[in-house]
Amino acid sequence: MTNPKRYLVTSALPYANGLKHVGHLAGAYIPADIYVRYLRAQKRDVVFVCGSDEHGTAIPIQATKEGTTPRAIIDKYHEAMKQDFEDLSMSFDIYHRTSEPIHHETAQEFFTRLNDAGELETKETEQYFDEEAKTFLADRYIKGTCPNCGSDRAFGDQCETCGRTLSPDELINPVSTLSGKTPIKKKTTHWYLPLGKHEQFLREWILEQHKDDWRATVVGQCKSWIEGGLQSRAVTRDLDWGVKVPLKEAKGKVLYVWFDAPIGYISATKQWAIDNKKDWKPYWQDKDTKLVHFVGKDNIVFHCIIFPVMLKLHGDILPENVPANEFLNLEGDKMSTSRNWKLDMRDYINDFVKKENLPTGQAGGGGQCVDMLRYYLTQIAPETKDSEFMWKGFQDAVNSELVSIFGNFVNRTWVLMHKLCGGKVPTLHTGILDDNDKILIGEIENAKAKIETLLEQYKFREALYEVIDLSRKGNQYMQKKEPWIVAKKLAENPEAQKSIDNTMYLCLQLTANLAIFINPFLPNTAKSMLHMMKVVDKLLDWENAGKLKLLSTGYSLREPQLLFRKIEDTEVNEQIEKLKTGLKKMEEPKKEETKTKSIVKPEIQFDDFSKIDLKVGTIISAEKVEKADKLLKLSVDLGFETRTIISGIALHFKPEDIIGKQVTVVTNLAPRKMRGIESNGMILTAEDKDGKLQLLKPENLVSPGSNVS
Ligand code: B3M
Ligand code: ZN
Repeated sequence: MTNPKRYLVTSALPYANGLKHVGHLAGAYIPADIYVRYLRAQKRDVVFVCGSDEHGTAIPIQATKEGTTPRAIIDKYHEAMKQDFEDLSMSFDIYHRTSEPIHHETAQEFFTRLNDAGELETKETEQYFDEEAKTFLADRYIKGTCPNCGSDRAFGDQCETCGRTLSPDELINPVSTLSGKTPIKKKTTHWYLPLGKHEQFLREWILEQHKDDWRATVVGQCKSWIEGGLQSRAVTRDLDWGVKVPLKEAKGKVLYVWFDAPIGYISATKQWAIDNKKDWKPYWQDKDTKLVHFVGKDNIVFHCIIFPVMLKLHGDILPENVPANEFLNLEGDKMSTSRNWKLDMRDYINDFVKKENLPTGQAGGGGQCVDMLRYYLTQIAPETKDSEFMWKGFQDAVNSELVSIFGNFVNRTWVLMHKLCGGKVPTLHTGILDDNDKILIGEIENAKAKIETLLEQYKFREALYEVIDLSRKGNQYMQKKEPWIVAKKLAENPEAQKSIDNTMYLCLQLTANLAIFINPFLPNTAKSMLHMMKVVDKLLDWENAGKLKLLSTGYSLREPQLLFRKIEDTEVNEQIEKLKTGLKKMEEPKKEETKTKSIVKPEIQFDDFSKIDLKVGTIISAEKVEKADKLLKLSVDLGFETRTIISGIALHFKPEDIIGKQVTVVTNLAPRKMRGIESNGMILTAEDKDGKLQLLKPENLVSPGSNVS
């Protein structure tokens, strides 16, 4: 669909059950934001919607974990996520929430229309019921063993270990997470969306119509779903948290979260329209609207199969594309909230963005850190396969690309323009353009088409590469022209100023172009550049790209400001350390467990024990060992002989206090030299919880040499 009348762009609605990490950001948010900012620069009619997904079992489960109510959970995380997105320059036209009444009404109307038209089926089935909690158990409330990998961390909908999608019936040894009891089966009625009926439509629409313009990974997933046989999907649940099923006979039932959540895009559009005095309908009903869903790969089936079937039945438009991303790993391992192996958006904001002295919106400042992250996440975007966030990679991307290539070009241009052209845009002397000038002009003019094509194809990392490459060409051009060397000959040849003027003129126009190109990706950087150029936002209009007269001759420009700072080794090392400590913290409780288990040493046989010879002895002398704080040299009378024993008890007993005391001695321990003295045996002590030692001795005096057994 080229040149549609309007665009509706969506980013997956994150569950309001916890903070989101940079993997989410890279998957469904930054690419959407780049696309939308590009469309806005093109003056397209575009609405960008997102919001919190506040239903589903994830919410009450988190509430139980935090000892609070589902309502408190969604309020807390909705605000937190909204703030995080704002702090990272996400430009949603609306960030809505599915707990709003307008959403409940919209979702109920949707259900009613499908049900009234006979497009849903009802089925009575047996489902797991917790007799103690007196409730049916939806997906996540049942735990058990995975039939696929044998892990005991499988839930009724998915195995956390191998990722396999499951149904509660497939779980081995199912247990209710509410009561810990084995659930019973009980009859219940639910409403189903019969996907099988729509197989032909899905085949034609995805596997034929969109086989070339959708990402191969997306088409591939859809194909295996379709080919695996499309089952009817229950769209209702026995749960008391969610959008109530609008039917009298469905008391105690809510819409399945995956039925209501995507309708959240529609209710968000409605709310946006109310707020902006617009009509929402064309955005969902007019065929000339291009609908694009940005999601992570785990959401593909819902956005490419289930929701489109719902939209078709409801009479709405279908998505033109679902550019889903694969997963982003972190430092060689899968990002995981439960294992605390992740980088939360909030942590990055606190550790980088908020630490800058200058406010966001000024060159440098917090905005540069926002853009650094946006840059790296786009540069490594998992568009075609899983990719990897490495802190050293982040540092490298910032220091050797943003600072050394892009930032360096802009800075050099500004410094030289002030030095060699009096702080003003010089004249372009067209008559004396040389080959280098002409090549650069060609590059600037061609960049627009190249970058545009890539953006239209959702190839954001390649598009960004082209932008950086253009600044790299700027550096190479400057290096070839060496205006600072030419300037040295000005005294003998005043005409040389013309060549300097041309060089600086082209570098300045290139900078203006770079601002336009970088704007969708790094909006804060583009703002800083506008400030240095002393021009208004209008310059960033996409139609200006490729032009060579963006800054007029004679116009005076501001002083240079550094666009980016370097990322130091210490910052990177701190983050890696933090990641490892976070992981340790999560693993510590486990260690505690093993500690309790290891109170008792591994089992031995009686034979092992009987090898040890234990006797009672009497300490007849005790003295400190020179230069050894902890050691006492003891003489112990064992009846049949007197032994010298070195014992590490000097911090607990004064020599004079233990003379005459009886102790238990291991008499057949191999002799050992300590501080030059041979020790012939070991005395036994008992250590209290607080670390205090006591000598282990018989209740009453016995004759030295008595056996202990
Ligand atoms: N909340 C799942 C997720 O966050 C879900 C997306 C809804 S999009 C309509 O991955
Ligand atoms: Zn498994």
